[in-house]
Amino acid sequence: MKLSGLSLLVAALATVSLAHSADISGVITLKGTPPAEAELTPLIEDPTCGSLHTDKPTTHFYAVDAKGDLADVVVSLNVVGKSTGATVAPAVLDQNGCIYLPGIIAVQTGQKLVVKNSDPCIHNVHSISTAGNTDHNDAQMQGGTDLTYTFDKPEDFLKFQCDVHGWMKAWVTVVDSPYFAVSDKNGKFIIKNVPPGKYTLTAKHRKLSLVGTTYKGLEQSVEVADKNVTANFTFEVK
Ligand SMILES: [Cu+2]
Repeated sequence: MKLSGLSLLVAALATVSLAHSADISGVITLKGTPPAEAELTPLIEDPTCGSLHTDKPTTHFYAVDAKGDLADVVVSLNVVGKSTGATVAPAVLDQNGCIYLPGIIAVQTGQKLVVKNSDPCIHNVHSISTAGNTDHNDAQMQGGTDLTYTFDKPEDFLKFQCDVHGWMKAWVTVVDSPYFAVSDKNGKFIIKNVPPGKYTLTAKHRKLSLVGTTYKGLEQSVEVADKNVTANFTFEVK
């Protein structure tokens, strides 16, 4: 009797473990030709910042490769209240060559965002929320201590700017779960270890998704059962 109870337990555990989490991945592409990027003339003409570049830096509003693969798209699931931000590794935003790197970044609510200054000059890190997150405004000297911020509320493309160098901007999306990714230079994204279930997957681009003062992403339904899911998105230049 005892043995058969154990067998039942083993069988039950085996059943539970069948409900695997899985990855959602895909490629983001851009249809059409985006507007040309502009040279960052004030950066190039700035004695210190200009000297940090051998090429002529430009804006990166549409980070698209020759095949039309689109980087810097934030893809996320409609999951809230599941942040693991308090325990995951910090995200890092660097100021390097008087440019924020990366220019588009995503973090979880409560996750540390470490801001570094790799430049031989002062920057002034200024975050401006439109969703009720605390704003920050901190000078950071060359070689200065890293700044560490956290954000409590979900927000699309929270703006970071440098008040010393007007061209310096970064955009930080804050997500209330671990289920998000930012597409890489080949347009690829992967959201790992998603629990089984039905979700809405949303892809937002800082320029292409901006409608008025809010962001309206491309959406599709996805269902995670026991295997990995592919979900591609195509943005269009209007
Ligand atoms: Cu600066």
